[in-house]
Amino acid sequence: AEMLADLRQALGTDQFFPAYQAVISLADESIVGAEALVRWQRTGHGLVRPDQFLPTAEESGMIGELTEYLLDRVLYDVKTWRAAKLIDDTFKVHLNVTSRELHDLRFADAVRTALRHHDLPATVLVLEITENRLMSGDNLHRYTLLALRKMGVEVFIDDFGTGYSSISYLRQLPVAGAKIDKSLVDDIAVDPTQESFLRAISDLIAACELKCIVEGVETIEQSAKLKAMGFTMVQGFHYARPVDTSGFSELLLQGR
Ligand code: G
Ligand code: G
Ligand code: MN
Ligand code: NA
Repeated sequence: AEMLADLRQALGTDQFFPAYQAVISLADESIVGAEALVRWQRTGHGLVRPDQFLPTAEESGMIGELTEYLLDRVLYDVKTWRAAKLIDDTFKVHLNVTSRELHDLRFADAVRTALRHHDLPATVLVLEITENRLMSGDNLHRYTLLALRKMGVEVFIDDFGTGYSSISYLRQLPVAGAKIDKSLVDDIAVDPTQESFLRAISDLIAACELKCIVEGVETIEQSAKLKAMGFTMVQGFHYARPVDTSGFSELLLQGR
C-alpha cells in the first residue's frame, strides 16, 4: 500500500527516469540504438530497481501511465540527440511494455500522439514485450500489434527462448523481431551444446523472418562466437551498461 501511494506520487514529481543500454552492431561495434530501462529515484529510499516496483505498478494498473511518461521522456531524448547530430535517423530506441498496454485499446493512439508531439517518425521506436505475455492465449493484443505495425512502430519479443512459445503461434504474431535472452548466451563460449541450441533458436527466428538482437553479452569470447555465428546486433555489459541520459549522450559523443 505504501509502495502504491509512493508510486502515484513519484509519477507526479518526476522521480522516474530512463537508463539507456546501447544496442551494438557487431560489424563495427557502433551504437545503432538503445534500450530504455526505467529507474526510480525514490524519496527516502535511493535508487529502486524495476523488479521491485513494476509488479505493483502492473497490478494497480498504473503501468500504463508510467509507460506513457517514459515514452515522452525517451522521445524527448531522441529528439535532442538527433538535433545535436549524435544519432542519425536509423537509430532506434527500445521501450519495454507489458501485456496491459497491449490490451489497452487506446495505447496505439497514445503512441501515435507522442510521436507526433515530438515530431518523430514511427520508425524511431521499438516496443519490447516479454515472450510469455504474448503467448497468453487471448487475442486482444493483436489489435494493438496490428495498429502499431500499420503505424511503423516495431515490436520485439523480449527474453526469447525462456518461455513456452508455440512455434506455429510465433509465425503468426505481427512482430518485427526477437531478443535472445542472456541465459542462452552465458555458456556459448565454453559449452558446445549451448552453441547448437543457440543456433537452433537463431534459425527459428530467421525462418520466421524476424530481426534478432542477442542480449547479455559479457565477454569478448562470447562476442567473437556470436559474430562467427552470424549474429549482427547485440547488447550487454561487455559493450555498455545502462546509463542515464547524460551518460548516454557522452557514449554517443565518444562513438562518433
Ligand atoms: O534494468 P534491469 O534491472 O534494468 O530491468 C529489469 C527488468 O525490468 C527487465 O526484465 C526489464 O525488461 C524490465 N523493465 C525495465 N524497464 C522497464 C520499463 O520501462 N517498463 C517495463 N514494463 N519493464 C521494464
Ligand atoms: O528483460 P530485459 O531484457 O528487458 O532486461 C534487461 C535487463 O538485463 C536489465 O536489468 C539490464 O540491466 C540487464 N542486462 C543487460 N545487459 C546485461 C549483461 O550483459 N549482463 C547482465 N548480468 N545483465 C544485463
Ligand atoms: Mn527488454
Ligand atoms: Na531480454
